[in-house]
Amino acid sequence: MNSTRRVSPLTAAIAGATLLCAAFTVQAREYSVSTVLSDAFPWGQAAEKWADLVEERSEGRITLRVYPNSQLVSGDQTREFSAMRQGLIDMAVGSTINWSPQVPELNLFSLPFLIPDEAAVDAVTGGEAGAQVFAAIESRGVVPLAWGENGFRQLSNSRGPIDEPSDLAGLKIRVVGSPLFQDTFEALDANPTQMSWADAKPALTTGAVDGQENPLSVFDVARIDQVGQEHLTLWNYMNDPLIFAVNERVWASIEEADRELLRQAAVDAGQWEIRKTREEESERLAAIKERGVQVTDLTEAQYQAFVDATQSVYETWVPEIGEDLVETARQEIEAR
Ligand code: X2X
Repeated sequence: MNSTRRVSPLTAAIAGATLLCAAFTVQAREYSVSTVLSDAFPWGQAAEKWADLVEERSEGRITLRVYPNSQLVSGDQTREFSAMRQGLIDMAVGSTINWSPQVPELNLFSLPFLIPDEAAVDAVTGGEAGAQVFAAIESRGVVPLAWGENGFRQLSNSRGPIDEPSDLAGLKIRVVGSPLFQDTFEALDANPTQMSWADAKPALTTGAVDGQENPLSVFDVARIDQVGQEHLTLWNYMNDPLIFAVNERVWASIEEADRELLRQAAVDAGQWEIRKTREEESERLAAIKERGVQVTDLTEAQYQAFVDATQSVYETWVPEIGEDLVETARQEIEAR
């Protein structure tokens, strides 16, 4: 009895091709990466840099597809973290502000005037406080890999120069959808309105709001001055770090060597973007002034008046963030 079945060369070729395909599908993977801002901004460039490094170092096996403008959460940037936790989004380069509704510890960075300069940012993100913040994110189902930077947020408005808290009285200020911002601007007697970035520019254009706060890079690239924001106060009241992160189940599905590849690429892309953001600040400021924006620097006494006026935010928010975490950050800032 002859049990050997004859296989035609065509069948063999098809079987071979199928096997190859299967092997290729196992090998080549694509992940979604969410961002709020596109690659016209340093933030979007950070995500693209990550994708490029991963593409290059994995020799095309791993593709990170960047979806900017919060499109994976229909423009609602404060849902990005939840969507990533649920696995609707694989990865993100996200803002501490936008994720803070789900990770209260991230409000650390939004405490007004806590982190006054770049060295202080680095002391916090690179130190024990940063490690605690990463642990807080990880405990909520998302694996953080590296830091980036949206930048120090400055205040603009269409009404007039602001150099003391009373100048803000009654001004309608667009803030991000994170409750701490409501408290900061209420403490300053302003009239804050929470809205997404997608809604911010139209609201500024129609005059529905008088002002907003964002880093110089955002003000510059989005041409915020063209929608009537002619006054800009440099007050460095908070820095908005970015975090490169991955859904924990996605992370668990990736083999060790590729995890290391992804993590190192995120670290390298983050460092590249932080340096770039900081280096570009002075030319951006010059360009903004060039376009006729009236820029206000604060004297030490003026700055202190804003610090004093926002102390109530600490009473409400330090317990939410965690006394220990805030104390650790303070010590690292002092020791910088
Ligand atoms: O919405 C904003 O202001 C932005 C773009 O800076 C953030 O996503 C935090």
